Formats: sequence, C-alpha cells, structure tokens
Amino acid sequence: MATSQAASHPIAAHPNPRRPKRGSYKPMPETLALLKVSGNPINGLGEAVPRRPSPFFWHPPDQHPWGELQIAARQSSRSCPGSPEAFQAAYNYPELVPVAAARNEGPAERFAAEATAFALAHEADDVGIAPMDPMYVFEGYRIDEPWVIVLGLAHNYERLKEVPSDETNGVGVVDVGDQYARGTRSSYALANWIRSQGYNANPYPGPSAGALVLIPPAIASGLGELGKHGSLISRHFGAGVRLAGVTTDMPLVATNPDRFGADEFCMSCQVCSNACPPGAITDHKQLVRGVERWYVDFDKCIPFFAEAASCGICIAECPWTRPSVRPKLLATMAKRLAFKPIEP
Ligand code: B12
Ligand code: SF4
Ligand code: SF4
Repeated sequence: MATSQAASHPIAAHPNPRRPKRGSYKPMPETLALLKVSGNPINGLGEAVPRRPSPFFWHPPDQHPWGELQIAARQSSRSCPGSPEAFQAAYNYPELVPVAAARNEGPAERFAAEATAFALAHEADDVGIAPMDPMYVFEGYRIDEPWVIVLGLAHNYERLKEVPSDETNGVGVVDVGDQYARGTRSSYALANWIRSQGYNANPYPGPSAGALVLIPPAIASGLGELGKHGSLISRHFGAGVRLAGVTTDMPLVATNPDRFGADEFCMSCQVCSNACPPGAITDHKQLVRGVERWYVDFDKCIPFFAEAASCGICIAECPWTRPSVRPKLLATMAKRLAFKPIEP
C-alpha cells in the first residue's frame, strides 16, 4: 500500500552524501555558542493562552537574540554555487505604484476572482484568501488591511530533493532562492495591480520574515494543512511549496480551508522525524500559544539549518512532496476520511 511504502522510506539508504544520519550529527561548538538562548519559550511553547507570535529569526537582528547566528546561516547558504544570484533575485523588490485616485467599484466576488486570476497569471501556482487576523501579525508590527491573499509557489521537486546544499552542490538551495524570487515578483505584481484599481495593497514576499506569519493564513485560506515538520502540506505540491502574501482593503471573499488528511497521515508517519539529522521534529502535538499543534524544536533545528545551507530535508523527504506518491496518498486518505470525518 502506498501509505506504508512511503512511511517506511529508508533514510539510511539515501544516496545524498550531504545528509548525516539522525543521531550522528553534532553541532559545531562555534554554532552552539551563537545560539545563546532557547527559542522555544520565545515561540510560546507550553503557553496555554493565545497570543501573537514574537519576532523571531529572519527579523532585523536587534529584534531577537540570534543576529550573529542569522549571519552565519546566510553565509552558509550563500557559499553554495548559484545561491548568491538566486537570492539576489529574491531580494530585488520592484517599485510599488501609488494607489490610483479613481477607485474601480465592484462586487467582492468579482474582485476575488480577478485577483486570483491575476496572481495565477503572474507566477503564483496557488491562491487563497483569508480575512486578516491579528494573530497573523508579529508582535510590534501592524497590518491595517482587512484581507490577506496567500500565494503558493511550487518547488521543482527534482531540484529540491538535492538538499541540503554545500560548496559542491547548490541545486537544492538555488531552487529555494528561485521560488522566493517568484514569490517576490508575484506578490509585488499583484499588489501593484490592486493599487491600480484604487485599493491599498502591500506585499509580503519573503525571504525575510516581514510583519506577516504566513502559514496560519495559508491554512485558513485552503492552501493546505500543517504537517508534523512544521511546514504547510498542499494537496497539489506537498510541502514543496513557498508562500508569499499580499494584504489589501480591496473587497474580497474568503476561500475555504482544505482538509484532505495530511494531519491524520502525520499521526502514523515518521519520515520527516527520522530524516531530520538533529532530531528536531517532535512526534506528538504540543501546546503553542494556546493551540495544540505540531511544533519543531527550534534549538535542535537551527544549528543544522545554519551549518547546512538552510537544510530543507524535512520538506523534501515528506511523502506528500513526492509527485509519484502524492496521488496515492490523496486517494488513500480520501477513502479513510470518508469513514471517519475529521473535526472542523
Ligand atoms: C523564522 C522562520 C524559520 C526559522 C524558525 C522556524 C520555526 N519553526 O520556528 C528557521 C530558520 C529555523 C526556519 C526553518 C525552515 N523554514 Co522557515 N520560516 C521562518 C519565517 C520567516 C517566520 C516563521 C516564524 O517566525 N516562526 C516562529 C514561530 C511563529 O513559529 P511557530 O509558532 O512554531 O509557528 C510555525 C508553524 O507552526 C506555523 N504556525 C504559526 N502559528 C500557527 C498557528 C496555527 C493555528 C497553526 C496551525 C500553525 C501556526 O507557522 C510557523 C512556521 O515557522 C517563515 C515566513 C513567514 N513570514 O511566516 C518561514 C517559513 C515558515 N519557512 C519555510 C521553510 C520551508 C523552512 C525550511 C524547510 C527551510 C528551507 N530550506 O526551506 C525550514 C523548516 C524548519 C521547520 N521544520 O520549521 C516556509 C514554509 C513553507 C511551507 N510549505 O509551509 C516559510 C513560510 C517561508 C516561505 N515564505 O515560504 N524558518
Ligand atoms: S510531515 Fe510529512 S513526513 Fe512528516 S509525518 Fe507528516 S506526512 Fe510524514
Ligand atoms: S530544516 Fe530543521 S527540522 Fe527540517 S530537517 Fe532540517 S534540521 Fe530538521
């Protein structure tokens, strides 16, 4: 059966020489010295009351304790062939046009359809729309627009599966940079189109964190479900998808969440937790800022992430990311869920 075949995918036999086996990896002392404090309390691990996320990694270095570690992580990524050029394109933010003085009035349904079609015609591979929620905004930041449009940018699986990268092989991290660059172009193009219609719009392209935490609105707007590895799993691309956002006051209509069984599948799968060299992926859900959900141990992930050019093994290895496996998983889970409807 596809499910058990995927779940027992043997990482030990993986031919990628850049992947230490789980348990054999030891962080370098100089990396550990830069960790300084634990990230898990800052993320609200164990907290029962909902609150906004605190600014974390990839925010300006004076907003969190890991400024030097962030620099080391960036250097490790940029030491890979092709990576500096790919990320330069991702940070090449186009000009934002002024909001047109004449407003194009119309029904929310039409604007939602037009904005979606525009994004899909400008490099986005998937689009969802959610009402803005203060819980999506990092503490200390402000977003005034009432809607968020989330864009999905699919990875090239053949390139993504080469992660992690190093000085000898940059294929995986270049694909990460390339998808960030598509997210930059797509989110700025959409924001500019909305502005040309007389509405305010702001892009949140990554690869920096920005004001908007992207996975929660992506889940709310139907782009996918949260996986055990802490990334979103899409029915179309698995976890091999980057996210970008556009916030706006253009009248829109929300798209529905999509539940296809990824959360349920994670209950009995351990591919990512076995593949993660530092063992950062926890096998049970935990309470984080008032929500019981999958959570990745930042303190264990970040040293390997910083040393191994942004790693990415967990999203590449997830069976949902593999194009040959995904259709079988969808079919298996559709059958399973038909007998056991999941909670809303
Ligand atoms: C900081 C950051 C990191 C940090 C810390 C990540 C972490 N888990 O804490 C580090 C550097 C370690 C990191 C690593 C990676 N990251 Co990162 N990261 C970010 C960034 C910039 C901000 C996230 C953040 O501040 N997290 C800290 C707090 C908020 O984390 P948390 O409470 O544990 O919440 C996480 C999830 O549970 C979920 N979430 C948050 N609140 C809620 C609430 C509910 C109800 C639910 C269900 C979920 C949920 O979102 C958070 C994602 O980190 C986002 C982009 C963005 N603006 O959102 C990308 C982002 C999350 N990263 C991404 C990816 C892919 C990765 C990597 C695979 C690296 C790579 N090569 O691509 C690894 C995976 C590590 C892991 N297993 O989480 C993608 C995920 C795409 C997807 N398919 O979901 C994002 C969205 C970037 C993008 N623009 O596409 N990342
Ligand atoms: S996130 Fe992917 S690899 Fe990890 S447990 Fe879930 S299905 Fe398996
Ligand atoms: S990105 Fe972090 S959680 Fe994912 S496999 Fe690498 S070290 Fe593990």
